[in-house]
Amino acid sequence: MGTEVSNEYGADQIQILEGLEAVRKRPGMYIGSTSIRGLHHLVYEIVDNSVDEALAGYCTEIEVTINKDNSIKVVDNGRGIPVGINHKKGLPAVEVVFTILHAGGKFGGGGYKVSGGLHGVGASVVNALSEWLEVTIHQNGKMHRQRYERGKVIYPLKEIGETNRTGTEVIFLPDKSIFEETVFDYEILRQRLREMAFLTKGLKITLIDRRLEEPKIRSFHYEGGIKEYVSYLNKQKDALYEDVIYCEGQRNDIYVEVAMQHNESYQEGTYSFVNNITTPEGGTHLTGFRNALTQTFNDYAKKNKILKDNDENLAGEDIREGLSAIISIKISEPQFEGQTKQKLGNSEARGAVQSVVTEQLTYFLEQNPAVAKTICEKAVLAQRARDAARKARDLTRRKTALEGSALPGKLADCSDKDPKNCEIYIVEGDSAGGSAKTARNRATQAILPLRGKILNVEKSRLDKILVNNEIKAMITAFGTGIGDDFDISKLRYDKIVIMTDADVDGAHIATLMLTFLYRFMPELIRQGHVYLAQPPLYKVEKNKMVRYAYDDNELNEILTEIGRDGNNKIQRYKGLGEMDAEQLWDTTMDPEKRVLLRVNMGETSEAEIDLTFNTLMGDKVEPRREFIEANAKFVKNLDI
Ligand code: TSJ
Repeated sequence: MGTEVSNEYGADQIQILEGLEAVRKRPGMYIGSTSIRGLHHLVYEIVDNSVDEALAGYCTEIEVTINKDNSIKVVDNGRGIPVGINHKKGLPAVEVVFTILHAGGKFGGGGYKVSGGLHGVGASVVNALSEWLEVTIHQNGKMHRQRYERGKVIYPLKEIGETNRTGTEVIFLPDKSIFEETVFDYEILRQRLREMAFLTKGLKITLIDRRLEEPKIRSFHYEGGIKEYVSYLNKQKDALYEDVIYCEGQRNDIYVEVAMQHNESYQEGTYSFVNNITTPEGGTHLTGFRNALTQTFNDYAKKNKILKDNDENLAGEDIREGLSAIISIKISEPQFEGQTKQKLGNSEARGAVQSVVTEQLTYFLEQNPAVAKTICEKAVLAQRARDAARKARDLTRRKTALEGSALPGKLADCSDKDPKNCEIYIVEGDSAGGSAKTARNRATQAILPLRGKILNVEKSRLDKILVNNEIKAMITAFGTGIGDDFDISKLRYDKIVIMTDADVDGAHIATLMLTFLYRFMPELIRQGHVYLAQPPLYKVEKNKMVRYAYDDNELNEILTEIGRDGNNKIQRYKGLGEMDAEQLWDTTMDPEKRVLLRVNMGETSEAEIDLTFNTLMGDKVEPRREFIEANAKFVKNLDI
């Protein structure tokens, strides 16, 4: 056999080059962006192909390596990309995969072609956006290799030796002239690859970081797939019952998998995926799941007299209180809708999920009456709490209608009424609040002091949350409302600045506030309105000079600069309360000098953010300690 390759590049090939040139001209059109996100997208585009091979039943292991030079190697043990000539193009199939836009996937093989991250454009795009890319294929006892530079073939596919395995290996170096950022983030890759492993039961994915002295190696391999994903989501919590409920089935051409388990908390954490891609905005598959859940539990509760004939039905949200769930479907032609194309539109997915879940959940509940009863009883409690919360909310609504939008008594508002110019400092403690009120610029800076620790919303039901004074004060001060009533156009301040002591307690209080904001007003964080103030840790005085240090490194730098001698006076601030108004203004509040950290959600998935908050705020103490140090994950440095 050998390699039948032609060296003559005809009209076809010229067209091909133009195709990949287009990718290089407008990379954003193909991978979303050339930021750190687009950079990582390259890896997913390649790995997706190996995952497809696993879904087709031919690949059990994938290894991803970040090399010292920031090139990426992906190796799988699948069948190997076909090296034979693709007759339509007159080129080896592998060359078609890497040089023709939108090619890839089906070469007459069976199984799903489900790959495709957000944009689903594949290997040729990665090739076009790489300084170089090399593919090596192990197949039929032979190794074949081809190299490309900026998408262009360097040599025709050639046989380079013999082998006793099968599989594909791709190495590529992202083009530094295209990406704003070319250093891979181990954490981002680790989280996404673990997610892919959870979503593909039995597949082992290994990530190796060779940039370190001692390479870092992590493998993800879950025989239980999304069942194990749900256990992982509930690991910081107390599960309400032992089993993870699992439903799996196929309807027409749609493969459906659902895993779920309740925990003692009140938050729902349901994450849905289509072809291994997260759908943060849900869509028809999520609706099908919810319909099935609501209907099946109401039917069960009625049939087993947990609900009487005259009782109101359980609402979906009652049944989903404290539920962790993963919904994962595979569908051959997904339609994504919505502004960000993250919402599944295929109407046939609704029926497929609903049918699979109704059938198998009904069976599960009949087989496990104790579990069924536990869930129904939790839902009934949730229903009562929801009723109480509605009454509390009606009361506050009526109040605001009567009294106008009564701002909280403790709020020292600013005089400027244009939200764009305004900021609000949420300050821990009445005494620091007092200094802040004296220090502030009254025109643009409002101060809301909060007393002590605010309520932990992770551990409270809505009825209790809505009557909490500190929470009510924040909600009325911000003006946006919460939950379904939330309206960002009513936001009264452009910046919400959380100002707490620079110690562990302060970090905990900041976290409580961030948790509240994340659960009830996530748009504020998403749109970058939430900041953490950075009060200094030290004051250094020498003769008449005063300097502030925000961490130990900076203290050392200052001391080196001014000389370490007996004239230095160093004060370590234990809290905001130790600063007078002028110092507080100079160090932490003066927009000309201060440093604010803007809180963002980065590239972290929703599930991981939820877990971080659970860890921070949950009962299990050890993980929380880790968090306070890991806090930086949410926070990006920003000088203002
Ligand atoms: F696409 C790619 F180049 F990015 C890439 C593809 C990268 C990596 C690391 C792996 C792969 C890949 C492709 N792994 N396994 C496959 N399988 C096929 O392309 C293949 C093999 C045989 C048959 C067949 O019908 O015989 C069909 C396919 C799709």
